[in-house]
Amino acid sequence: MTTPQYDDQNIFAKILRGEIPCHKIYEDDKTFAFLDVMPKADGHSLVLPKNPSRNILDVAEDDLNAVTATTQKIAKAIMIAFEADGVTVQQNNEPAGGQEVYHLHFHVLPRHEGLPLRPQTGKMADNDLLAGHAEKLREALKSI
Ligand code: DGP
Repeated sequence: MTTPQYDDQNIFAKILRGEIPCHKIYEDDKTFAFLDVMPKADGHSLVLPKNPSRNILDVAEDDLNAVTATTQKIAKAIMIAFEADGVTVQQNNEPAGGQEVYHLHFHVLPRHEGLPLRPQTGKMADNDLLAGHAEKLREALKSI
């Protein structure tokens, strides 16, 4: 199968262009991180390259390296902000791989001993709750 072309109307492209709001955690020249609006755990974050790429199959190597570095930063911040015991990093590619939004992203999920991830319900989390979680992560990033 050949990978389909990047579609700049995907929801994350709109977030990157500022057309749709998000709870931003971090930004640098190549990457952007914000909270997942349907979190499987409190603090569930997403890390994206700013340059367009559909997923890991078409991303440029320097964008992938930048996203990986930011993913590590966010993972460390999650450990502090959510007093986590561990972190799960997940990255889905194409429908068969579980991808739903077609701009490359890494999920970064706080984990606590014995606590399973929540199932995906399709329900958006409370906006004030997300705002509080984003603030905690931005604060934790100051020490990284
Ligand atoms: P994936 O299945 O790997 O493509 O994950 C897509 C994730 O994106 C999923 O966990 C829900 C999240 N999501 C979908 N729409 C929005 C949105 O409008 N804003 C934010 N912040 N997250 C979204």
